[in-house]
Amino acid sequence: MTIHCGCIFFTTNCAVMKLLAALCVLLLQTGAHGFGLGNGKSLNHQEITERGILNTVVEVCRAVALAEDRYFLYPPKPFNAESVAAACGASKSLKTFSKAISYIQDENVEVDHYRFYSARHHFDNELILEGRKIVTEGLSAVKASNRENNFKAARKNLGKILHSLQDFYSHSNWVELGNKKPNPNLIRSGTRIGNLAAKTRATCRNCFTDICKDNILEDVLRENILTTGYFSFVPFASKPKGKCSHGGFIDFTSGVEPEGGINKDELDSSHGHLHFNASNVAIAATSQLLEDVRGAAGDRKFLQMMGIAKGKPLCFVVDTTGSMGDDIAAVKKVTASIIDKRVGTVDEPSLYILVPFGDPSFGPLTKTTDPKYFKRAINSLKASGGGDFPELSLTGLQLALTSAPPNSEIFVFTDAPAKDTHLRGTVLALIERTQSEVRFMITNILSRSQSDTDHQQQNGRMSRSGAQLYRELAQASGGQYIEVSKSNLLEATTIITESSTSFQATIVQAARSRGKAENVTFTVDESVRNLTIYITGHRVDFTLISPEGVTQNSTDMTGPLIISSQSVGNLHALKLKEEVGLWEIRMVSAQSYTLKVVGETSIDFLFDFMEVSQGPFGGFTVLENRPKAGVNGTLRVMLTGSDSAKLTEVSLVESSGLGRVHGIVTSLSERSFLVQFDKIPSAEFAVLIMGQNGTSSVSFQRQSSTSIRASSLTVTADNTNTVLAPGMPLSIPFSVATEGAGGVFRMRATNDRDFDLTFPSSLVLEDGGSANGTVNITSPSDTPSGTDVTLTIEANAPGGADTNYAVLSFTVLHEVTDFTPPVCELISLSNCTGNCSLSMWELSVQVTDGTNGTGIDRIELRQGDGTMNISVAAGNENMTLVSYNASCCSPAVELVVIDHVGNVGFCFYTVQQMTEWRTAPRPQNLSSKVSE
Ligand SMILES: *[C@@H]1O[C@H](CO)[C@@H](O)[C@H](O)[C@H]1NC(C)=O
Ligand SMILES: *[C@@H]1O[C@H](CO)[C@@H](O)[C@H](O)[C@H]1NC(C)=O
Ligand SMILES: *[C@@H]1O[C@H](CO)[C@@H](O)[C@H](O)[C@H]1NC(C)=O
Ligand SMILES: *[C@@H]1O[C@H](CO)[C@@H](O)[C@H](O)[C@H]1NC(C)=O
Ligand SMILES: *[C@@H]1O[C@H](CO)[C@@H](O)[C@H](O)[C@H]1NC(C)=O
Ligand SMILES: *[C@@H]1O[C@H](CO)[C@@H](O)[C@H](O)[C@H]1NC(C)=O
Ligand SMILES: [Ca+2]
Ligand SMILES: [Ca+2]
Repeated sequence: MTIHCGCIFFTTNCAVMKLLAALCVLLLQTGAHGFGLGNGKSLNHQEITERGILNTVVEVCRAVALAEDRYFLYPPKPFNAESVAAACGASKSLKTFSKAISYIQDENVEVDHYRFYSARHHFDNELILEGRKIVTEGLSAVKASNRENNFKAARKNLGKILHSLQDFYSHSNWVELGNKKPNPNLIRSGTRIGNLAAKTRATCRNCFTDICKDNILEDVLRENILTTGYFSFVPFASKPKGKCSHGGFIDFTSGVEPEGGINKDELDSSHGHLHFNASNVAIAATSQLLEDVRGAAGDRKFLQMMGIAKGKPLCFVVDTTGSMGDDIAAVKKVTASIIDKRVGTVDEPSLYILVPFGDPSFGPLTKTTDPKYFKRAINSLKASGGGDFPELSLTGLQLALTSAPPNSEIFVFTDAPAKDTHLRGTVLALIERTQSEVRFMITNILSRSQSDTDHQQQNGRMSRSGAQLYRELAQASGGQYIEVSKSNLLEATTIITESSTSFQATIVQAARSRGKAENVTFTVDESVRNLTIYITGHRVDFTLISPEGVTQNSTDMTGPLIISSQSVGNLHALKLKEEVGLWEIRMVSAQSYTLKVVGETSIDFLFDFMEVSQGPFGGFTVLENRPKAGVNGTLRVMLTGSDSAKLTEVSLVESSGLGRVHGIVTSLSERSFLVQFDKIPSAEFAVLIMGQNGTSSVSFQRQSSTSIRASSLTVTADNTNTVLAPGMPLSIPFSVATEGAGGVFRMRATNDRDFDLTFPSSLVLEDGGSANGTVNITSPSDTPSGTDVTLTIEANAPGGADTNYAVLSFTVLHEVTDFTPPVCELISLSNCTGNCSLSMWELSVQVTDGTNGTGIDRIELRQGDGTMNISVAAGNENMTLVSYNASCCSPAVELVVIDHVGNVGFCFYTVQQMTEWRTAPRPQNLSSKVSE
């Protein structure tokens, strides 16, 4: 159905409706149907999700600390992302943790925007089994994604299913039935959820007040019958006879007898008196589902999915064509050196990704958390082939950008220009989406080997346009284009990786394609450590002026302001004195250069452009592609790393340095702010924020390292279906609209897995018009479950100057038929007698996954510090034998048994303590002690 003006109510209600819509806009993401749209006190989906996540993460970190015999502060106070990250010993991953939480929250809230009318997504209309199907299918997808280290896909599905799960507790009568705990069978297929009300069973009586206390029929409560409200946004909607409604004036069924409702979305909902009961159970249910995901993934992977890890992921994209022989040797050295330096430290990479590329081949991708395995993968790279001079570097980079978590650091090692330049737009789109930083390490500058077959390249050097493309991509990502000789590769990479930690924030950056004189100022606040300036370019001169007015210029690198400096190739790194206040750097260069000032600090920010929601209530949702150029726009900014930080100023700074637009900041919550701009620049820009931490005398300044482009095109694609069945085509409808001139728009769809795609090569649009198309994607039928694929649909305006895109990701999922966890059967259990520290106990258990099960994948120890041995039963490979022995002082053990699709079972055993005959302690007698 379509809604024209919002005035679908009787005229008297229209004002209320408008008021509500305005309120929704103010409150950003409405959650109008389901927990949300609070009056400031009710809990909404975001808060429920965050609390559930924090609870579970704390439990996991505590277990990890316990296992490693580390002290753990419990519970962390105040209970928020900062304190939890700190308690987990992962303060450095605060930004990725915050980002993971916010992404899961956004995906959760999206369900209200895109699935507003789908009753089963909200456990309405007694679609309890259908609702559960959404939860359990999504849960299987989450587990499959984690298994393949595809954490972003896991988060996406997690957000979606948490919405439905949480809605159950608001929209059903679970709480009214007196339940204080979540229903564990909502996350388990094939189990009994409860006594579901028959379609003909009446469940409610009339209630004519805003808050309904006793409208659920007594016999329903007495017989423990489970029901939910009916909901419809369509005027004159009906519902089956005698059934409860959702309630509230947005629900048209609540005016149908029996009138009233039972939802607990907010404090002033029909059953608002039970709002906190419902939201507390919803928090517990969120944790319960996360516990299940944790069991399937294992603690380390679970924390990684939540963005809690040690250092940043390390991602290498390596050219393996013939000419790269020596370079690959250097890359091997670089990798080994970085890994050896970081393993065991707080900066140990959380994930290693390797993408080799050649021509015409590329891949396979290696993604692992095991440094030894990664080293082996790198060491097995061999340089060969490649044919002509250019290679498939963008194909390799595309795969890296889609496989690496957002905000990763990616290094591209090559000595040749890109052959696949048609991927330029796609790669730019992915850089903007992932905000990953790409550094090009280009090694052909001095000489090229004899294997080149292409002699058109002048002196075997990369042509100007080849270098220009890499430079453009590096700059868009906030990374660098670095030219070095093979012998300096290690040194250059080390300079960058040494000073780059996940705690690093960008204070200011600039890139100038033509040399000119320019003065750049930036503010350094008290929280910044290891202040560093990176400059790339040849023959760049500058003068630095410190807040105290001390000057130093580049002819003398040993002056008062520069603690140390390193130069290799076109890269210069300067470590500055940590002086708080306004700095200035006066740049003088005859050629292009980039400037980037970074520091280690916890205070940083996340941002997203927002668009007006397509849901019935307006409000905003996160924009997944380029914002509209030249018109007003909205940005959401979230501050991380300090409770007392406030955002004071936000501007969009054109990358050319020529223009700047200031926004109007309004506060949404303590940490998050909405910024309105009159006009989004048409040229590439970055986001620059200023803020104030506590009572500090200086402001803090941060700049986005990624550059953003706006567009007069919009590309929207249906992203409701995120699961791809192997071998089955999936159709994705999309539409392209333009604010500008019409014509023939070139279309391109690409994916990072080489899956089959069909799509229209062009669409014809009128001036200011729109057109629709469909992309079909098919994965090979042998694609492993959990594989993710990223699809980019790109539209180019006539002339090629303006481009926009939609980026969609899918998880390949085989149909899951095994819903039961493995089971344990006790074979033997010994006793404990006597002094516990002198005796041991033993346990022997057999574990099976049933005849139709997928089999045992892992068995882990959750409690108990004894020794576990696992073996396959002789003559029966479907049976696993576990033997466990421990000191009698550690009398309990919990085994976690996981099958191949992530069903998790727990087996708990305690040893029997026979009566204990301890030697009585000797009486402490002062005189006897003295006499001794
Ligand atoms: C960063 O600064 C700290 C002291 O604040 C120092 O210990 C550390 O070595 C520095 N890191 C680097 C990479 O220089
Ligand atoms: C930079 O500042 C100096 C000193 O104020 C001034 O002389 C110079 O013209 C400025 N340069 C630019 C490009 O604005
Ligand atoms: C740098 O300092 C030297 C010596 O003080 C001076 O001769 C030179 O002009 C300065 N250069 C710039 C660009 O300020
Ligand atoms: C943005 O512009 C549109 C069209 O001019 C207008 O309807 C809308 O209210 C504006 N939004 C804001 C937040 O100013
Ligand atoms: C921010 O300010 C608060 C209060 O003044 C202070 O306790 C905190 O250390 C500051 N944070 C940082 C990262 O400097
Ligand atoms: C594109 O599809 C949408 C929804 O399916 C429809 O409303 C719209 O009219 C279509 N637009 C064109 C230009 O066909
Ligand atoms: Ca080639
Ligand atoms: Ca099973």
